[in-house]
Amino acid sequence: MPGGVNSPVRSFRSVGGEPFFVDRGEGAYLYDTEGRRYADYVLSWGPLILGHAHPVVTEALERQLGRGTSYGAPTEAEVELAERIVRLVPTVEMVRLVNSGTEATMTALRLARAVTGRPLVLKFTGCYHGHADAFLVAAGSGVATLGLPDSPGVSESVAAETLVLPFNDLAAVEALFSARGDDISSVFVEPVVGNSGLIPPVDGFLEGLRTITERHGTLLVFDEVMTGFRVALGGAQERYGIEPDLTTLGKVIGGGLPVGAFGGRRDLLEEIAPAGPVYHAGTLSGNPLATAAGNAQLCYLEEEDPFSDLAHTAERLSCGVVSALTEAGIPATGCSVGSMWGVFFSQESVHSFEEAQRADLDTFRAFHRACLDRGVFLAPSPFEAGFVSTAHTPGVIDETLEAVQAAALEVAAL
Ligand code: KE4
Repeated sequence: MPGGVNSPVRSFRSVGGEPFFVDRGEGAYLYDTEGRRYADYVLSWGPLILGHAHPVVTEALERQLGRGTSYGAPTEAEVELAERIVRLVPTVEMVRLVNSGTEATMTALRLARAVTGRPLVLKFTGCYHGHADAFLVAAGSGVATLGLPDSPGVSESVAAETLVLPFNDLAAVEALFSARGDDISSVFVEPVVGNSGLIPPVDGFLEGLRTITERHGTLLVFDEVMTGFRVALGGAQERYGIEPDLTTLGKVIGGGLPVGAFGGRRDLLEEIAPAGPVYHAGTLSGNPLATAAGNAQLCYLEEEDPFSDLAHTAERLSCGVVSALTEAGIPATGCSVGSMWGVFFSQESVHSFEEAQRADLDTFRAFHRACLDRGVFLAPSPFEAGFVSTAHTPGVIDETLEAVQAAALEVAAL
């Protein structure tokens, strides 16, 4: 396997050293093949909001297993999951289930281009929308630029249709739209950025995107693959009261099984095959195992509503990590949004990817290793968000903050 992994960030390339290999997960913990235990704040990059192997999920899978793993034909479970998403995500009137966040965003882009007849898409630096060609584009400096591919194999012609701006820079969005608004099919945004570290929207940014896109007939697409069912039951669109035209989802809605989804205004989704001409298909879309796990996890969230506890846990953790670092003399800032949290090794708070890149990445690497040595598994990249789950009890957080304090002192002494 290239790099020994099936997804680059797992390789520990950006933090150094070799990744541990997992034997099993239980609640808030991962256990590696040498018997070491780690408090897990990656949680499979977001999906495991109930922690590892929660009985509601594993029992739902066990009930399904004996009935088969895939049919390639309609089932009640996929209707149930679709209805649950429509009920819980404020602007989703109709939804298509797919197999990953990448598939969700790339199909949402195809739909946006089809219904608007426009070629261009605007994204923001530091936002990650999966690995479809159109989204593998990095900007130049702070002004809109025709994207330059940041992966070989992404052709210039594809990258040329992707515009990129710094997140939280509404003036730049205004300027771009006055110049090119009528050619822009859609704006894709992580309403709370989780792929640059954690960067919340500044006041007025999301509202401004909605106003500008409405004025120009451009679709606003909230990529809630990470924020969906994490920053609130109804995602960022519920938390911030913004109504995007389309929403992409993933991670939590699959309970750890491969599920993505795109949904939104019924008039748009009815353009998707076979209802309409915009093609999408998938052998395993809405498969019975994934929908069993997704339904079980979302049903638990809907019935138990653990969101205020999760938010309190994430806030306690991010504040605790920042205090441990600053008390050890290491500049740090941090925040949490719902059950997502993040820390930057920087004196100043961070509002864009460009600012995040100025943080002290070497100290982050040393801290990551020192935490790992003490049984705390943080995302092995400075440009990722942290997560918590219902399994992260106050006792788990106490234990983690103790380890973090010792790690911070070790790093400060380097
Ligand atoms: P997947 O294709 O990985 O299921 O989803 C792509 C995607 C789309 N949109 C957002 C906002 C995302 O965060 C992601 C995937 N997130 C990364 C972690 N930041 C997945 C981890 C990985 O690539 O291994």
